[in-house]
Amino acid sequence: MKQILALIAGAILIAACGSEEAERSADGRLTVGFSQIGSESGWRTSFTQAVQSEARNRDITLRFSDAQQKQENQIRAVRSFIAQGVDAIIIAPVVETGWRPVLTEAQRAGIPVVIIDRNMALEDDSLYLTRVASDFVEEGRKAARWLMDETGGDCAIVELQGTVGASAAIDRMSGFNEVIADYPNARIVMSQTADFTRTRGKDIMVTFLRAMNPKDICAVWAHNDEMALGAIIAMKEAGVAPGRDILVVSVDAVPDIFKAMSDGDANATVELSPHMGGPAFDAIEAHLRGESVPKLIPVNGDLFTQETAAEEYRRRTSGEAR
Ligand code: GZL
Repeated sequence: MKQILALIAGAILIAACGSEEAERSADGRLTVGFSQIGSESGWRTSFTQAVQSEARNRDITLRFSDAQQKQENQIRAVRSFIAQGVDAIIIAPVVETGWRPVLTEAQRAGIPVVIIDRNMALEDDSLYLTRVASDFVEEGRKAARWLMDETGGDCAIVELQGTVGASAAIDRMSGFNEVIADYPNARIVMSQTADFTRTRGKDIMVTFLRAMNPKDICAVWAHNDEMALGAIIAMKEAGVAPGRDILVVSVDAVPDIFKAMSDGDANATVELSPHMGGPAFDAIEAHLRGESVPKLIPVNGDLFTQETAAEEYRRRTSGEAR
């Protein structure tokens, strides 16, 4: 009798597991784990919302993790997604290095990984399906070209760097420096990380304004709008007119920088589209259909100046801008 009961229990258990597996595949919904860096900037918040909205539009089950800018939290999240048996993983890596072990675990589990936004320094590109991102070097070049045109190439620049080790910071700096190298009278006189945040951008700008006469500073180059907006607060508190006494150029094109530009407090920003979820989900779905996917799916952005700032602010705060 006991043996018969054990057999029946085993059959019920198998049926339950089988039905659960069947249930997920029957409803056909993809389950994707998304390891996001954090919410350190207005751009990142918009990016997160855009990915979540895109997942809802596609009926994709999105498992979301906010790492609060800590790599160990991202690695923990990816391991959790692997344990959950998600269909794919999307990761915006906070820094470039330290990813090979966990990507190898995902590869062994047969789970495709899409790198989105920032980059990883990987020798083995079989560890990820594709990367959806902007060309950060070109963003730095665009910012520098505008500043050199605006100043005739004669400019003492203070630089607010993004997160140390982040590809966005490394590459934007590289592109900017590449362009100003052609202008003998353009030079970066002070440079320090402000970790892509508004608070740190203000703090570091305060130290810059104390370290040298503000009249000797021609421009602030900030690796993102958030830090530029912090620098604007510091300049105003020091009695300096941002956008006029000291030019302000940055990257992201968040609504607040358009407001600052229309108020004359900032001068230029290079757009970084937050709409990278669509291309990422397209690549995952194509891969799962057995189609090949390119290793890089670029998103590009233009440089915006004060001339169109008021209209851009209206478009982007009215929900009109896609
Ligand atoms: C760039 C992205 C940067 C943004 C910042 O793709 O990683 O990180 O420019 C954000 O706003 O902090």
